[in-house]
Amino acid sequence: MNKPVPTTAFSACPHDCPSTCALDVELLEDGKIGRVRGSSLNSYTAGVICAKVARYAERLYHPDRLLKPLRRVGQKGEGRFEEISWEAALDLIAEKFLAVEVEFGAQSVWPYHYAGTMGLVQRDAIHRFRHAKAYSLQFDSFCTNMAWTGYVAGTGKLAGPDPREMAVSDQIVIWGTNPVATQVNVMTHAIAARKKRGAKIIVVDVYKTETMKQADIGLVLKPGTDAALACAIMHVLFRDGFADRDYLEQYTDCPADLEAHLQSRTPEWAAAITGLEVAQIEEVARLFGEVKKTYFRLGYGFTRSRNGAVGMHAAASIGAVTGCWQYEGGGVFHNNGAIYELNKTMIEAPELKDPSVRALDQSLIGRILTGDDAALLGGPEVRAMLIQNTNPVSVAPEQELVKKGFAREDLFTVVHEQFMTETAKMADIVLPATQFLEHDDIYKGGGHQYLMLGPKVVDAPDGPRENIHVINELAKRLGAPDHPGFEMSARDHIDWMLQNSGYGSLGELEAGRWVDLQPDFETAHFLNGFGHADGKFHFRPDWGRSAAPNKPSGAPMGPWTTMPELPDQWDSIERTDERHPFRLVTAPARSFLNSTFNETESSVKKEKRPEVWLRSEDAARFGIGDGDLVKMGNGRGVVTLHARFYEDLTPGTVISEGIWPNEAFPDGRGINTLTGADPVAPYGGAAFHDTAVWVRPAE
Ligand SMILES: Nc1nc2c(c(=O)[nH]1)N[C@H]1C(S)=C(S)[C@@H](COP(=O)(O)OP(=O)(O)OC[C@H]3O[C@@H](n4cnc5c(=O)[nH]c(N)nc54)[C@H](O)[C@@H]3O)O[C@H]1N2
Ligand SMILES: Nc1nc2c(c(=O)[nH]1)N[C@H]1C(S)=C(S)[C@@H](COP(=O)(O)OP(=O)(O)OC[C@H]3O[C@@H](n4cnc5c(=O)[nH]c(N)nc54)[C@H](O)[C@@H]3O)O[C@H]1N2
Ligand code: SF4
Ligand SMILES: [Mo]
Repeated sequence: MNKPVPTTAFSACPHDCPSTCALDVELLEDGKIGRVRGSSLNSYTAGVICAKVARYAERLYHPDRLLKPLRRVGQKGEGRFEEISWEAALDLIAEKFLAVEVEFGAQSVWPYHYAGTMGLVQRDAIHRFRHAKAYSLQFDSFCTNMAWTGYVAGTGKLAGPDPREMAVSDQIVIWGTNPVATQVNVMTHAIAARKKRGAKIIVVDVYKTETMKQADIGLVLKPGTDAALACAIMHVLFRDGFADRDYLEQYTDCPADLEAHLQSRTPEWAAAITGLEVAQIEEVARLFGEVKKTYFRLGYGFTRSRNGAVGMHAAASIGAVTGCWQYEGGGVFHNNGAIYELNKTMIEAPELKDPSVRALDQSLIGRILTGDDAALLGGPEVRAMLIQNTNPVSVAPEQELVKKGFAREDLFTVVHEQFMTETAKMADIVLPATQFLEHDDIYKGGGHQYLMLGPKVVDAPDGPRENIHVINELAKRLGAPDHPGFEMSARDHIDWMLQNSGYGSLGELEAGRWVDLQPDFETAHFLNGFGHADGKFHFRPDWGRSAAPNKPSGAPMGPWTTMPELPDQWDSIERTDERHPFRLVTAPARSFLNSTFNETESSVKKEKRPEVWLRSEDAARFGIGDGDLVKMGNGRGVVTLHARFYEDLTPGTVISEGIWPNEAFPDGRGINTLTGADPVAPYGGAAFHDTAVWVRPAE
């Protein structure tokens, strides 16, 4: 008998990752999925995806998947629930939300979401819901603020040279990102350029990551000192005649001021700040000057500091000094957010938005739920929440406050989830959610230029429902004003958005799988001018005003008036002192994606256990041995975890990879116990990699 040939369906990866891979999903005879592969037809995915998504069947058919709506019967957080029907769950939620609205006002309800799915329909429909009911808004601050603000401060636009041009680069600089773990396709293209053209790969990070292990040159610096490195590099470029003066004259705002300012920012000055050798700084500066086709791939990691926006702007400025932007395979890229220009009004219903409604800061959730008046922006306490696509009781900073807040008996919490996360455990009602292969959606790539369809590939088991089902059903029960968006399916929404954005129709996208929205060469390289009104790259940014791509009105303003005028080391990071001699970086784990996949056995096996990595000399000073159980703490709290000796970092730096559940730590306190939620300059964001701590033996 012939073996049946498995068929293949296509989709797109929904996870919060700049790669947004095009997927080929093997369909087995029994209707289940088999292997998931990267599409080789897609020129960015180029046939490669990460291991965790390749084995997605493990997550889709996980025995712990949520399948039924649940109602809490035990104490808050105790984890005792009983099954109820969808009807009963939705009715109960509506009843509670209406009661809160009547007693405390609509803004006491806070729909809370993030990017567990990046699908534009399933992720962003919650905005239509909040606007329709005038519930509190959310200010997104977990992830992109400092990075986007810093980049746009220079370029005026969140876009850049085609990421596929890395293939024709002579040198690729991977700065403050660990693509082997966090966006694997950057490595595909960088390694291809090395094989084909001998391109050099240069990596800048605070420890020797898996990415740095593959680099020709690796620079390990102290956390939060990237601007010092960038300034010294630019100093050498001007000093040694590598600055492209014609380019500077035509394309930048104040090259003479910058050159004068950098006179004192010598490699010796930067070496003292960064912990690098003078010779290392001189070497890369010369390479950046000599190799015109240099492609800078700037990540998020180095911006998760209190001076992160300044660091990003300084690193991006290097490209404007060398003029590498002019060449194919050259330029500075961070994210392509601005190229899509999608009409999302049917999904989000911005016309229903009341501009007087407050935008609560997502990172300040701990302070908000514990009644901090400043964090509540002077408004009413939060009494009810609907949470989709995020797991704050693991990922949000100031965890002690987050846990305390969710334990409040007078807070009614609804969590729509795929798994019993630590947040779901704190809920009053848990609703089971579909996974991406079980619903339709559309995705845009941050790290590339494709708009991609992710159609439903398999039926969900009986029970889980998609995000828009919950949104639409609740809107009905809550008496939300009529809006056609509440009547539409995900496919209707995708079709409407495509047609109203000038990108064809759903039918066309189904045939083509994706649309390549790469702007032409001149536009992408800013050869027709940068995104600012004067068409120039700005060395002197207008911090906090034009340089604020996702700033909602009413968002908190940080101390932007004290930010440096020109690229410079800004001394605003959390300082070490006698009691807190170390600086902690909470870097990503390769087999987790934020807190996702920490429910899959294979990922947990790979990551083993929560650890803190530190140099043996540093450990010895405190009587810590390799593998010892240690305590790590600061004013925000104390965690217990195992120490591991790791020599490839600067003295005084410690690394803890991955967002493990709080419960994975011996004392039940996870890594975000230690991180701060204070909004950073110029107008907010969480400094996850900028934390002063002490470390000592557990006993
Ligand atoms: N496997 C995996 N993939 C992921 C994620 C994950 O958790 N795991 N998270 C996803 C999400 S939400 C995002 S936003 C992206 C983020 O992906 P990235 O842009 O890669 O950013 P981070 O993951 O925050 O950190 C990347 C690197 O920055 C380094 N770093 C930290 N501080 C500094 C510094 O001061 N200077 C320099 N030069 N480097 C520094 C860290 O050591 C780390 O190696 O990745 C996505 N992909
Ligand atoms: N210490 C430390 N903390 C960090 C970071 C760090 O580097 N260090 N990084 C920060 C960053 S950059 C980010 S972006 C945040 C991310 O943090 P989160 O936004 O919480 O992201 P995930 O942990 O991936 O959780 C997403 C959740 O959404 C659920 N989900 C996925 N798809 C769907 C769906 O279709 N419907 C519903 N209802 N649920 C779905 C998943 O099951 C998962 O539990 O974490 C931040 N926290
Ligand atoms: S690399 Fe990122 S986008 Fe690609 S499959 Fe993995 S998680 Fe998804
Ligand atoms: Mo993120």
